[in-house]
Amino acid sequence: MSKIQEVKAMVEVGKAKLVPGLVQEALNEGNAAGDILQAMIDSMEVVGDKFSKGEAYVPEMLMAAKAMSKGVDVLKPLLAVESTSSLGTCVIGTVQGDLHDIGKNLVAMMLESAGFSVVDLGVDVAADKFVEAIKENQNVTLVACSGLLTTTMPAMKETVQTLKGSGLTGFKVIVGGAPVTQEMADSIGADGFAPDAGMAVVKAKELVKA
Ligand code: B1M
Repeated sequence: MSKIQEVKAMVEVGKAKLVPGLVQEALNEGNAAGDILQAMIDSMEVVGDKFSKGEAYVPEMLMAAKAMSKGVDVLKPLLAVESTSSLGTCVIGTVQGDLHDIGKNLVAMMLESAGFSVVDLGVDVAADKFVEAIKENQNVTLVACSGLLTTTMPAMKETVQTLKGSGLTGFKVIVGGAPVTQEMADSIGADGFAPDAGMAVVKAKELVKA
């Protein structure tokens, strides 16, 4: 089994203590950080499928998530190449009712490396908290909302509508997460959508420079 396959296998079974070392070994073998990240994302897909089939439960998902986070910590310095340009402040969070944060954390990390100052509100963030954060922080040019559950898509809609109705200006709203599509983003009035962390950076730059 290659090191990258070992990383994938150990994330799947939630071995948080083993994963960082294996990620480092995979890097030492010459694997690209992006490929290792993709292998871990694939693992989460496998765990999610098992959950859907009743072959895995919430604790297994949690352990896999913890293992992936530990692996991402090792990759962070390689994925995030510091930028000198300033694109303003990005307020980011996972919408109310939703506790998933791995994708949100990846997006936050990539936006920071692209030149945004990132204010991360965490998970289960109510619409009003996003508004407060815009008031409390200087030069907010972007608000980024993540959501992984179909059941929290109404909270995503409420967040975007609250932001748009707040009377505050000078920022764009980008949304993303597995159940989010371009059509959905358009229908709730978001300024942009991205399917993954890499595209979130491309879209975010486009939005704030427009
Ligand atoms: Co949950 N969960 N979970 N879970 N979980 C999913 C999402 C699920 C698809 C699993 C499944 O059934 N196959 C399913 C949702 C079904 C649905 O709504 N359609 C599900 C469910 C049902 C649940 C619970 C309801 C289970 C229960 O309690 N019965 C519960 C809900 C809790 C809550 O939030 N209120 C729950 C709980 C959990 C844990 C807490 C145990 C854990 C999360 C831990 C954590 O995040 N710290 C967990 C996990 C780990 C998963 C899976 C297995 C993996 C998610 C993940 O981290 N993926 C997931 C299955 C899956 O995704 N296939 C599942 C890796 C991550 C890199 O991808 O977050 O999609 P992702 O981010 C991507 C893109 O979506 C995008 O970029 C990233 C990639 O570059 N992206 C953005 C994300 N945010 C973006 C924002 C942007 C742009 C792009 O702009 C702002």
